[in-house]
Amino acid sequence: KTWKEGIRGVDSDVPSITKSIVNHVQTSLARQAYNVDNVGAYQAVALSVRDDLIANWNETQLYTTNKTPKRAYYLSLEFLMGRTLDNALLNLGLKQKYNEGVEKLGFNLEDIVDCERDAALGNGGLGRLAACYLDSSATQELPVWGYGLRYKYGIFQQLIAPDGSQLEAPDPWLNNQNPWELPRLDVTIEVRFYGHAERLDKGKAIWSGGQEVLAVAYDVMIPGYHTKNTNNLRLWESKPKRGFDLDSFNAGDYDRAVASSTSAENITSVLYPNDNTYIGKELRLKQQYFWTAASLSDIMRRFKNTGKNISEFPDFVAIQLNDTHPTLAVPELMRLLVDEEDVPWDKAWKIVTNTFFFTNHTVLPEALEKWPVPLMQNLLPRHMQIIFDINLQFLQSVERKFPGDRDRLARMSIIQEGTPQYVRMANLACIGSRKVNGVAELHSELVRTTIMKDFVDYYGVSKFQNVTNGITPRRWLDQCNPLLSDLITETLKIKKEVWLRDLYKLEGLLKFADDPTFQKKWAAVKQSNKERLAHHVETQFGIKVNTSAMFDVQVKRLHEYKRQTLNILGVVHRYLTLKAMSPAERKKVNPRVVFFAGKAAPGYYIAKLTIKLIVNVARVINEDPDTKEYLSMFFLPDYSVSLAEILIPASEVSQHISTAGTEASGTSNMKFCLNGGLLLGTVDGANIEIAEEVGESNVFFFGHLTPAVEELRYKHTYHPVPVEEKCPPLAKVLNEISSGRFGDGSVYEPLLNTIRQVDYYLVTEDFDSYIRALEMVDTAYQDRNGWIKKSICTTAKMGKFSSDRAIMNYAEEYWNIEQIKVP
Ligand code: 26V
Repeated sequence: KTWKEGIRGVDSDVPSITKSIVNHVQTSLARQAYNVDNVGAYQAVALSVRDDLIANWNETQLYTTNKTPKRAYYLSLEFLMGRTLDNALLNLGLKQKYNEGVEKLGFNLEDIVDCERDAALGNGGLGRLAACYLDSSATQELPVWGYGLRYKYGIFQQLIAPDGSQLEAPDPWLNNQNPWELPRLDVTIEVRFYGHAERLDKGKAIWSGGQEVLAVAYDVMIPGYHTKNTNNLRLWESKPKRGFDLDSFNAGDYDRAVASSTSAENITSVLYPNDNTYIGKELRLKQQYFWTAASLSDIMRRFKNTGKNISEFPDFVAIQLNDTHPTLAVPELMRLLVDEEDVPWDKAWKIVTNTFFFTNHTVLPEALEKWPVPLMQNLLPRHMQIIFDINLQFLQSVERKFPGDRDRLARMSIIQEGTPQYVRMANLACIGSRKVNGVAELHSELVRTTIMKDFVDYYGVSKFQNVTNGITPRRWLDQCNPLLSDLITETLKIKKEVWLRDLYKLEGLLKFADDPTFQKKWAAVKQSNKERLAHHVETQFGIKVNTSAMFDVQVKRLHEYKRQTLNILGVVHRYLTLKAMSPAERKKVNPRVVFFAGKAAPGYYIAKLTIKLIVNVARVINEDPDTKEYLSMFFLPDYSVSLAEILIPASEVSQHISTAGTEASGTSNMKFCLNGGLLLGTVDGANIEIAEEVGESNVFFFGHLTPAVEELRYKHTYHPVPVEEKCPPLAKVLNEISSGRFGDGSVYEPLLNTIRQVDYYLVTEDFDSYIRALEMVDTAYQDRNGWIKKSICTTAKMGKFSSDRAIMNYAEEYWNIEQIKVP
């Protein structure tokens, strides 16, 4: 009995695969078999694989519907899925056969896989986490659906202008048709905006008038690894309810005739490109409500089809709120229950607070969502009433517990007083949920002691827990690093699917950590991945890369708190040090190649200036004949999931160097370490737990700790010390940049001044210890075998960070759902 039993398509032989591909070329694509390029071949192959996914998806959905188990729904405005074809082939165990089949047809599978555009419906960590959780839910055979938006344009494409600045271009990912989605034109839901709400008795109301738009469902199949179970991700597209306004049309005013339909279509046009910063735009609030209302209506319909009593809703439905973005689901479910299902207010509130779970992903104050009351009142008049009613009841109850504590009431209120008033979404999400969690131990503790402190006093601490993030080892090891995956399988002497489903099994590598033959193989895999990256850089950007140098990588969204500045200033420091050396001294230095990649939010001036500085420093350094052998640097444009899949396996060190207490978790740190890259980082987010697992001797930690940060900031404000005094080497670096060594220095003054003046993220405080940590990395790298051993031990101890562990934690401790085996 193998895992293949009962799964559609997994037993296909090569002739039937080629037949299916050719068939799709001739019918679905309506092309001649001899007239197909790689893109056409990709489409035909994808359609062929899709046939198998659909069969398994259908059976899973039918079986689950009949079984009516409790289900969980993951509401996320972002799903950063990346490519699907390779992943689907690995899940179905069909990669080898498709390889052969495609070869027979005169193509190369790798080239075909490369034709797929990323589905980039997310900004960074939060969206990629949602994608990893879908993979784990499907693999663990859990009845979990995702709900999101089908943006016509995903995260913008990043270009670098000749002067080094970031340019943004649209990401029209749907221009080639998307084989992985199934349009469900029959599943449409009406969503209302604006209008007026008229109160009736018993807390009820009627909401009418305003604008009505349609939500149309698109289903994306989510296969699990080596299982028949295929889950669903439902994405909504907005569409006008009526084609156009007939009166205007008949009067010849065509612009006006289509104006309202254009406004309906705009709702799902584009993903907002901000990460860790809140922006209060009406269209964004419209997206949030449109998506929440459509999803809840769909969930309610599915629940009612089971014929259960409405009071049993929380026994059959759990809803996870991915950050505060879907918080309108709380008043929306109240509206559905009270206004439409006639449930009394108190009973409805009990249902609501047993249904929702809320994950917080940041403690940065600038990222906390707050909507102006007048804006929300206008767009969602009924929800505003409901929010005020929830707030009144809640504050009365707080008052009973802490009589006369006016300040406490003001802090805990959903409404922030002032002109205008604001709705604090985190407070609403917390009050409306059964449990609240952070995404790493330190972060969850900060949630309890800072932003949610008053709520901990009120509810007790048990409502506020931790689920440390995870990553899927299928994509982030087996798929992106096949050589390492094979070496692990051959060494552990267990089947690949066993350790890929139970990542703690990697510990079995420990006993080979000192074995010279194994070390050699391990190092050869890394070398080959470095060459793959170098080849990519050479073909894409025409630059030659020294693959015997150490590969040092920092790739993530550009943000001041992530401190790419610290890295670039460190590189300049290294450059100046090399320049000051004699040629003989230089020869003793470890060559290093530093890779950067990441997007800056289009409106984030300082982040964009950081990119410009990186690009222009790279130009000077890479051209300098004295040093270029020892130090070079690349900014790779347009960072994406598929670029990450090439970068991560090639990294020997990666940097996760946020100011302590600012990075909630980080998940790329886990991906690098899983692939045997060592971590250089601060004592922050999940870095701490990675060090706990792999041992502090295998990571390079530096910098101030979280408790020191607040005090240091206070000192910076009230007793500032000039950089020249506090950190002379850093002052020298800043002055070299100012004085024009890397092009017109005045351009960078606003960026350099953030460090010279307020230095909110404490670059000046951590610079010295950062430089020392870099030197420790150099020293460790000199000991070749010692380094390889560290690398092996790191991978071996990464079991905890599988998203399977994280998702099982949610399933058992939060959602109370069970695994379902589809027969
Ligand atoms: C996102 C957005 C997106 C679009 C527009 C407005 C807006 C406002 C706030 C946010 C919050 C994003 C918070 C976030 O991405 N946090 C990251 O979550 C990762 C997964 O838990 C975690 O690993 C990162 O440390 C954390 O920064």
